[in-house]
Formats: sequence, structure tokens, C-alpha cells
Amino acid sequence: MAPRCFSSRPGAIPWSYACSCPDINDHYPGGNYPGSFTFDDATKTCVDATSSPKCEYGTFRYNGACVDDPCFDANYNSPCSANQVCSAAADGASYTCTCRGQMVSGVCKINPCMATPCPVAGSTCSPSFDFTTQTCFCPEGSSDGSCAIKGSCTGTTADAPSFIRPSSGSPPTSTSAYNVKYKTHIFKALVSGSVALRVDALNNGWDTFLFLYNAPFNPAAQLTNIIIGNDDLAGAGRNSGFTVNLVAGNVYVLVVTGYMSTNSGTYTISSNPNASTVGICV
Ligand SMILES: [Ca+2]
Repeated sequence: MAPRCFSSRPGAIPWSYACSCPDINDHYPGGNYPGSFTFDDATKTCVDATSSPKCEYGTFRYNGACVDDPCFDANYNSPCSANQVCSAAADGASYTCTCRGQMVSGVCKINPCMATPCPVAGSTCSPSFDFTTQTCFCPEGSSDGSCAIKGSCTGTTADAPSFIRPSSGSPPTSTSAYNVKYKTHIFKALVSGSVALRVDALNNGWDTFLFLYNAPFNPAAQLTNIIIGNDDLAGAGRNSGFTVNLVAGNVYVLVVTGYMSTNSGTYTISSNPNASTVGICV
């Protein structure tokens, strides 16, 4: 292991830097290394001088000898993947990697709600299915515009991504043959009970399709968490809608899409009770 200054901070003398050594206990078995690494300015190394032999950081004592710390490679990098914690075996012969967050499709990811909590006290956080984004919901009655997505009840699918939409049903049990552009509207219900939801096309009467999911919605697992899907609401032409029982405090995702790939455009969402009462588009 090469000598190394692990972290530096401005020293008392201008243009000077003081070096410090990391704590080995974050990956030492049991988290209780019988020693302490300190920076030796003469040799520019982190050395455990509290006992014999004096092991240089990157090694640690085992049975009276210094053994290589398996949680470092030659460049002091961890052998584990991002967001994983390395734990060394007591004899330095092996190591284990543990995900600090949650495995998503075989990749260790940190819940964004843990990494970046919602900024407003009392708000609730909902991560996306793949842990790449989060949505903050304001405390009921809050008017802080930075807290929640203030989605308009109008939107467009024209510039949206596509997914293989499910078929209609309550709940739908199969996917369709159509790859269709979609837009999501995530909301936390403010009321419990029966709510009528619908979407109406605004331009050229394009053929809409509407789904409701329990959050989170995953376009690659489009039958997971699905509650209901509808093509044409009775009496509403080719517009879509349904009546569902919502539970106050639960987070839902409305997915506006079209019947087939050529069906996209602008739309408006409405509900009864009205959208602001239900918690949609607030
Ligand atoms: Ca339709």
C-alpha cells in the first residue's frame, strides 16, 4: 500500500493542509478495531501506532501480523458496488458487500426519500419505482408551492414516453398489443370513498385511455399495482373514466394514455367530488 493522505483540510498556516485518517471501524468486523489510525507526518502515512506491529492503513492486525484489508484495492477503492458497504473478515481473507439501500433490478440503490428528505416538515415522500425520483406531498392544507408537484389538470401525451398499455378491466389482467404514449399524475387522496375520475381529449377528440394505480407505477411492469383501466366511458364518446373507492392518505397514480400508438394529444382530468377536494392537481 502506498502512503497516502486520505483527507485534507486547510491547516493553521496558509497553504498548508492537515491530513486525517479514516475510521477503519466502518468495515472492520464487529466495528471495534483494537487500535486507532493516525497520520504520521514524517512518513505521510496513516499508521496504527497503538500496538505492535504498527500496521499501515490498508492493512490491519490479525494474530500478531498485519494483513491486507480486503475492503481496499491497490488504489484504496472499495471492491463493492456503489451504495454497498464492505465488511472485512477478521483474518482479512475475504469480504462481504451489503446494500445500504434496496436492490432494484439487481442494482443497489438508495431510496431518494432517505437521501434527500422532503424539505417541508410534515410532508410525505413517495419514491418512484426505480428510486430515481421522488415526489413530496404537502401536509394537508399547506400552500407551500415547493412541497408537492402542483400538477395542472391539463396535460399532453404528445411529447411523452411510451409503454405497452394494459387492457381495460377492474383490475386489468392482461396487456394489449399497443405501445402508446402516456403521462402520469401522482396524487395523495384527501378523501375516502367513491370518486368518479375521467379524462377528456382537448384536441381533435383523440381516443383516450385511462388507468389508476396504487403508487408506485412502473411502465415496465404495467400490471403491478394496477386498480382499474377504461377505454370509453359510457356517454363520453371515446373519452375514458371510472368510479373507484379511494382511501385518504394513500398515494395513487393516474396514467393518461391512448387507445393505440397514433392516439395522443392534450387532455383535461376531472373528478367528482372535484379535483381539489380529492387531492388531484392541487
Ligand atoms: Ca377511448
